[in-house]
Amino acid sequence: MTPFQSTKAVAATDEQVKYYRENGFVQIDDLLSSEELEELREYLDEAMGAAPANGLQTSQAGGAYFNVLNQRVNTWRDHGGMAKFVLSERFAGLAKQLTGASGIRLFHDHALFKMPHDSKPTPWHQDHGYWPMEPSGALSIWIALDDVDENNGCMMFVPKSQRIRNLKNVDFVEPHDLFEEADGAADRNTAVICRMKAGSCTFHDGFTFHYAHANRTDRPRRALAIIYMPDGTVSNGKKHPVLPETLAPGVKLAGALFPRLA
Ligand SMILES: O=C(O)CCC(=O)C(=O)O
Repeated sequence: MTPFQSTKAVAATDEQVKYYRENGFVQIDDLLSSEELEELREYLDEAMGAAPANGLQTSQAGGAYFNVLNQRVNTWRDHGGMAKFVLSERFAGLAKQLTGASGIRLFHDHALFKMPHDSKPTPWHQDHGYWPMEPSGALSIWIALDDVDENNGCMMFVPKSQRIRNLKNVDFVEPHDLFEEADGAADRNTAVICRMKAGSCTFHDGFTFHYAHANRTDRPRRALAIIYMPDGTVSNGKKHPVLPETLAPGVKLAGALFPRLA
């Protein structure tokens, strides 16, 4: 493995920071150099091609969820090459800069493949309700490993929807209408489509409404998402598959599985 070199997006611009804080998401082009992109694609394909050991395959071929996402959680715990990227201080540093947090920890990574043939969109949802943590502030980086647009599953975000709280978690297979539930607080017509070249990324807040189109091509759409949380984030007492045991409310999410990265 070679160390990161000839990287492009090392720091967000002031405009990107401002945009993220106002709108709850931001697109950052050219995160990866072409060498890094090639390397990450190789590791991710290797990780997805092997059975998980410490990671978790959370959808199975043939199942309805798999048509939305072929998802592998915590690839970093099974593949050293994935660990190199998932634990990257550079990526976490961008999350720190965007949020203004004093430190950033890893919550988990997930490989998100949208498989061809009978692909379904990822329905409009917020992430935070699935996470066993408080307070808010956690966010995801979503790195495109393929060029993405509406034909193969690019992401869309609703600006300023990160302010909306207390909505139900969306079932990815039988989704309810989040906009209807939000009762006028968010407008789907304001959604921003993030078409990107492979190696570019978006960051989104855990409360930002987002959606990804179905994959109508004949190749998988490959993405790596990494969920970061501000240092000091604690358990809210909920269960979660990446927790070895359910933690009492108030216990800090820290230690070997949730390292401080920036
Ligand atoms: O990759 C997708 O289709 C959806 C990703 C997503 O919802 C997320 O990263 O929070």
